[in-house]
Amino acid sequence: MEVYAHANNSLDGLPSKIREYVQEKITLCQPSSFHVCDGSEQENQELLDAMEQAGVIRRLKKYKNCYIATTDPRDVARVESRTIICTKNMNDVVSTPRSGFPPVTDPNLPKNLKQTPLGNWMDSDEMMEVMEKRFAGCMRGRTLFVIPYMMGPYSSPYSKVAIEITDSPYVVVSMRIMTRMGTQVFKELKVPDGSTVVKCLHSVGVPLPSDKPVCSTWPSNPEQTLITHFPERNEIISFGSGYGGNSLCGKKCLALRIGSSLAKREGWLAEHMLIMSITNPEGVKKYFVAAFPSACGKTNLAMLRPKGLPGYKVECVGDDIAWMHFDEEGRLRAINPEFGFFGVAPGTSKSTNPIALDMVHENTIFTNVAETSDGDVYWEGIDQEIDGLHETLIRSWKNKRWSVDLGEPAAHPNSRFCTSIKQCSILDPEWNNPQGVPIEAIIFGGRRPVGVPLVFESFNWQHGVFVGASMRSESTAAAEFKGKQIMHDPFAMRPFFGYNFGQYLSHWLSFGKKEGLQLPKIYHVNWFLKDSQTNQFLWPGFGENIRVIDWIFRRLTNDSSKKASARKTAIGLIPDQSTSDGIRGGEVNPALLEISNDFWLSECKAIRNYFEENVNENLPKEITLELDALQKRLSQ
Ligand code: GTP
Ligand code: SPV
Ligand code: MN
Repeated sequence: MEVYAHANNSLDGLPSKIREYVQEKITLCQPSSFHVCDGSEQENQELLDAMEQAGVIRRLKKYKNCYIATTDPRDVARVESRTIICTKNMNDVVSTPRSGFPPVTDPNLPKNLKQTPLGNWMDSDEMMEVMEKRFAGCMRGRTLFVIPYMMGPYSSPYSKVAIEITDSPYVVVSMRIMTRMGTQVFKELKVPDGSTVVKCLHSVGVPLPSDKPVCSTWPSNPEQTLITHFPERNEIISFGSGYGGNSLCGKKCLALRIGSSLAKREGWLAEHMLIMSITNPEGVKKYFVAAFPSACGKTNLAMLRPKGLPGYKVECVGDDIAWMHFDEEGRLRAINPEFGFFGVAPGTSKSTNPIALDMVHENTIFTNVAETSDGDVYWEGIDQEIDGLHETLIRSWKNKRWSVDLGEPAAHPNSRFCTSIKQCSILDPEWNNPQGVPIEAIIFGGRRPVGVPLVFESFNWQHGVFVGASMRSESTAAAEFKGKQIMHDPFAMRPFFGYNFGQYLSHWLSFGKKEGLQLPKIYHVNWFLKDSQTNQFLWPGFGENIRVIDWIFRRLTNDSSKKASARKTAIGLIPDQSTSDGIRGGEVNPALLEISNDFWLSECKAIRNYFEENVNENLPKEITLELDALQKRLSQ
């Protein structure tokens, strides 16, 4: 889609600093027209219609206002190796690895780029030059869209106003789902000239006419892709990719990378966490947050429909990102900066996540799922009967006729649905509260087929921070990693830190030293233990995760007659199945709560190596003390 016919190309209504910024980028990118988005229903529909006509998206016959977009097969996930934080001083972003930086071998990446397992850094002035070159004339033949948007509820002291400039109409319609979008957000500005607005610039990197053999309906420029962040200027510049996490700049780029660096400066926390409420059978309600790495179960837990324990109710505030502040009473309060869900499709079914499945049958944009001949969606694990006839009529995400015999999935493993939060039927009544919701527990977790028990409680805040810092998880399709390797993923934030991880740890630890804070308790869970013989999951997961949430809930009560007991182990406190108040509601395979000293000693070794190699002089001494103490407990 080259030109948007109904363009509003007046910049008059924009705050002065934003107007200047937009004018500068129009001059740089040379689009053939531009349009300032108002966020209206009409604008949205016109864009969807135009994209449908151009073959960028296909309408799903079976549902109301639902579409499928399929991407260039080279542009299907976040690209962590090309995601960079740019500042003046390197140590603000990464520590020098003990064994030095690897040489940059990719000829398309700037030579002075410093790559580490905890993030990539480059000098901000140098990167600005690199990006100016990529953006010069990059929108020729296309429409430049200006998207004003806001992360967080209206009238919240914690929300942030931003704009994204993009040449992708897919980004416009997706940002309208994922954020509060439209010119009205400028009314929220505390500084009217717009100087505090976070600025994002995005291009698919394919000016028209294009001489490259690009995938016709999904323009992208994988060789030249760079996702860059400038925390000292509150700017994001993203080039070459149209995929969600790389192009919807409000999400990981702003809410986590720029967000965490703002949070450090301003004294709060921006985290890769779901926010949920749990109401127990007596009607007592508590809010929890949980950090699991990408594609490790946040959306599913946030929308959990309890199974196996009667009387519990779960409601959803957010499924991916939490912005958290301690309030005047010392309570930790969380807002969801987003306005929609960009959720993993595969594995979503009536039995695993009925709430999500219900919500995506209206006003939803699917990316890289498969389509059936009767205009329905299809993906691995949707649990839908496919008879012989039906099967031959599935169109895969690669736009080919698909059958099981092809030996490849019908939907891409990182295929996604994009749906407004308002369509979630179990939205918590406080989801939009400008003050956020009070958090009583922080849950970390990962995909660990061996060794890590179903659940444990940390001894205190400092130990809990160490537990977050030590997180490891099997890699998933949410980024470009191949195969299933156990990767370190501290706080589920490894791809999203906006500043030095060592300083991030100090920031978390600092709350443990402040007077008057009601610090939440910190837990670690693992739904993914497997039987080594059968390779089957040992824990039913999904709805039955309420049985673990129930134990955590009962650990948090002040009423000693109701408080769940726990067994002390070297790694933390675990449910005591020799009593009646351990994990309830059914069987618990004893292997789920086994602690092997040998396993944990090797874990300690891996964690120590990782910290020494990648955090070294920036590692807070408290974390080393916790690691030493754990190792000592395990050796006793
Ligand atoms: P991002 O959106 O990438 O941040 O992922 P997420 O953390 O929200 O993960 P999500 O809830 O979408 O789950 C990812 C995959 O894990 C899906 O295929 C789920 O079906 C699967 N999954 C989620 N919860 C469980 C569980 O309790 N047990 C098992 N076995 N699989 C689960
Ligand atoms: C993730 O990868 O953690 C996601 C999807 O939530 S993306 O928006 O691509 O980051
Ligand atoms: Mn995520």
